[in-house]
Amino acid sequence: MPVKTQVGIIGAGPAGLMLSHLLYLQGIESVILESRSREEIEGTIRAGVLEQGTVDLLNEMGVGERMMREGHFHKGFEFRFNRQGHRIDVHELTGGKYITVYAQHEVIKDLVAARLQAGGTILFNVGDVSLHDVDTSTPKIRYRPDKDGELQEIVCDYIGGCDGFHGPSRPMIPQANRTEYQKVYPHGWLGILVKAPSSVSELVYANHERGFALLSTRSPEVQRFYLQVNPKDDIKEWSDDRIWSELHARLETRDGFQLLEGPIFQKSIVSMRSFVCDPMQYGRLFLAGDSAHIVPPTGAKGLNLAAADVKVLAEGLKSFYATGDSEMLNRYTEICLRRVWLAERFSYRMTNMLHRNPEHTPFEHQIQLAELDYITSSRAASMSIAENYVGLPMGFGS
Ligand code: RFL
Ligand code: PHB
Repeated sequence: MPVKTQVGIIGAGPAGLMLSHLLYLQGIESVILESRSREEIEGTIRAGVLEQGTVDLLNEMGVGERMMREGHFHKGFEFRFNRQGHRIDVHELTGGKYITVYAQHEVIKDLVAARLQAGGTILFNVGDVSLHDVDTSTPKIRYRPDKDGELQEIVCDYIGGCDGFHGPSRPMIPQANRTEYQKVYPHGWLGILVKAPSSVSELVYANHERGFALLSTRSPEVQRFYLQVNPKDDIKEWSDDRIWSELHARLETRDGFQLLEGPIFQKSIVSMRSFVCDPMQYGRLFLAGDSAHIVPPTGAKGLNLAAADVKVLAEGLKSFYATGDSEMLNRYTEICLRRVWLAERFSYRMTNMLHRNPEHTPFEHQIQLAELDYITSSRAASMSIAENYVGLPMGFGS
């Protein structure tokens, strides 16, 4: 007998877990299929910054208790260029909003615990996940439990494709029915975790002629730093000494900024791209999060966009199950993509403003600095940066 559920969800990232829990709170049943183990998803180091709307949503869902206790709530951040810091007072400029620094894998741990405590089903370590009949009223997901077991089938009313950029969901939208927009940047980010006290009280985004650098945090004892590198670099080319010397050079200020060092216990390089798939829906398959769109991490928007997508999707499904009305589900792409494009614009702008572009002429470099000068000295321009950084309202575009 095939198993049945209302919503089959592929992927236990922030999008899949949040969708499943939002549906549960509305009395809608779901099953999550995840190809990795619980330990792996709870140990993957990724995002750090949550928008006010994401924090509010996690609290409304009842999974924000540890985040409110252990997260860091910043009122501003700094742009550093020409060896000087310029603070953006986000709290004042947005009428009292905060930037929350709380690691993605901690959000994942909180969501997994909440799903399991509520009796939810998350099938970890599944293999060969495939989607079938997505353009009918009974879409199906096939998979192998524990990677190599017998093929199983789940019959669903709807499928949430929350399986990230490389997952099997997006290719189910026939090529003729989708347009993909993409930009690949000539930049990579080398991210490190360091056991050291914080050198700053807020995030620092630095534009330097040697390349971009970012100071973020994880806890009073652990810091998260990033350096712009060539995306093709091998991590072995980046010794700890080389990393420290670049960080010191790129973050130096005229008034003698001191960067506190400590043991580096994790390092990796990621490449950067912008990507949008239009539409985000085909038949009864709905893409959410990175499966539908990617932003470069400079704007700190990826996880936040995933949260905004699943909020719209859960509301659409709620209204469908309550009244049979699929009007909101039919508008899913239109509602989500407006917000997605605004976040794409912001992330693209932040990326271009802060990174050293090997293709830039000296003229373009001066324009970059003028842009930074403008956004840190004009109140109107600072307000626009602050509004976007802290996140446009969740309902924006609906
Ligand atoms: P995820 O997190 O990639 O989760 C997808 C899940 O699907 C599973 N999967 C499959 N499961 C079953 N069968 C298959 N065939 C499957 N294929 C894949 C995967 O194992 C995985 O568990 O996507 P989701 O849920 O859409 O979440 C998106 C976010 O993870 C991502 O946008 C953010 O990490 C981006 N990001 C940031 N976002 C922010 O909002 N704020 C930040 O400060 C921020 N910083 C960052 C970031 C991403 C970074 N990297 C590493 C790209 C900083 C960095 C360095
Ligand atoms: C992080 O803390 O990982 C982080 C912070 C700001 C970003 C991206 C990532 O823009």
